[in-house]
Amino acid sequence: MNYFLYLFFSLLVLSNIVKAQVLPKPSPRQLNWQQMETTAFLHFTVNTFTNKEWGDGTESEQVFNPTDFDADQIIKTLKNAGFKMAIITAKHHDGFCLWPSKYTTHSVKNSLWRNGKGDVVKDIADACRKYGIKFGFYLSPWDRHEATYGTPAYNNYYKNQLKELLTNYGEVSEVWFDGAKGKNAKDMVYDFNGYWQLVRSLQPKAVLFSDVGPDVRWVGNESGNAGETCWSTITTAGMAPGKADAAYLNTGDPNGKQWIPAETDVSIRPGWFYHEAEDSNVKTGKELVNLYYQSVGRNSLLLLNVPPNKKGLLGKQDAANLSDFRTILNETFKTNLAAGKIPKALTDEQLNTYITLKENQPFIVDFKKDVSFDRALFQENITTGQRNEKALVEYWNGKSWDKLNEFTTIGYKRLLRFPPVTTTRVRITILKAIDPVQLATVGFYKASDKE
Ligand code: FUL
Repeated sequence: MNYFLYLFFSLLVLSNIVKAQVLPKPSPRQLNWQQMETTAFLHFTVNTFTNKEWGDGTESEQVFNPTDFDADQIIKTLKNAGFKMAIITAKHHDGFCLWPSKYTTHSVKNSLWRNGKGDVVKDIADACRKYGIKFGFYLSPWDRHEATYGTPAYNNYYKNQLKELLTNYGEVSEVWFDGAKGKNAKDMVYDFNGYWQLVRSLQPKAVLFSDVGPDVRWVGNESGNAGETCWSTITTAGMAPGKADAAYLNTGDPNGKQWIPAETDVSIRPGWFYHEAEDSNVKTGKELVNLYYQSVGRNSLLLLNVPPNKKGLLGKQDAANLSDFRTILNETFKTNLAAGKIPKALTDEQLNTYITLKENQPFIVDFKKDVSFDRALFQENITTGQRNEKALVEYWNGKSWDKLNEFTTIGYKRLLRFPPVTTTRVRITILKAIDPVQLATVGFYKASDKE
């Protein structure tokens, strides 16, 4: 072979190997997190009693008085509805602490609730362990009560509180660092790196959420909408919590240098906290299922907020709608019509058993008889990264292939909804990919009538 041609081909081969090696991929803790799919947020504080969304920090501790607080009822309801983790607002922007922190008087210990002897965080953490779901907490960096806020001393205050929460409540699986801050708030230089190091050293299995990770990122809106295209990779350079481009976070970046998947946080009610006036506005099971398609079905994770009411319980309507949500999902995804018709690797629900598809190398699912379906599910083996950029699904109309759907990213999971089709065969073609796609799951389903 001509020397230059040889050099050219060697470089080509080498560049492909190098490219495959540098693809960002999830850490074990990120992988575990993603596979939970549905997790719950519990927004609860003085706001629940003052009917506000953002407290200003001047609230009396005495207003916090849930009459029947029952962590078991809350966590059992979530567990039965298939949620795999609960994240409690240990401290929201108002600065009131749901646990008896040593570092402030502004906490449950000065409330009327259980004569100041209660600890909401402990009860929630214990109930999570009892019902076998994971536990996480939200600790607002922005604090409208604490006097040191705005000075370097506040970073110590925050770290001291983090340490209390990381050492006294058993295993912590997620810590939520909110980037929100009011327009007229005092300037404060947060030591995020210091906060994150503390979590790493005390709870190495916990994922760290902020707008820009380091483990999981914000999806860029609070309406439950991951991008139709959603990469688990972004490049965080130039961004920080509270200072990130929401549109960029929504879609991610195929050239992103870091693996930081998107978390979709959205509330079952219009507000994050409980307000009686919103009792008639609880999202229905069907609406929640739609959020599942828009989050989990677009390579994200659903963090659904279900705020406890003034009694300290999840309301009847909220609980009923959560149960409907899971019933519908279970019904829809009960029978994969492709099972037994394609390699087992594609229906065994394991990410690391897969087939590899190159661009324009069609894969045919032959159902061997007429089947009807209106939902499709795909998963990539993300344990080695995310690759699919564009794919086509066609069905056999008896004479030729008709287009059923064209879509972009897959990642952990891609769900498609389309009008029912009856056919004997489906053809899947990767049209564009960063590298050959490791397809781990292929599913076709008929949606529940309740959807
Ligand atoms: C936002 C906060 O300002 C809201 O009150 C809520 O906690 C939401 C999850 O994050 O940034």
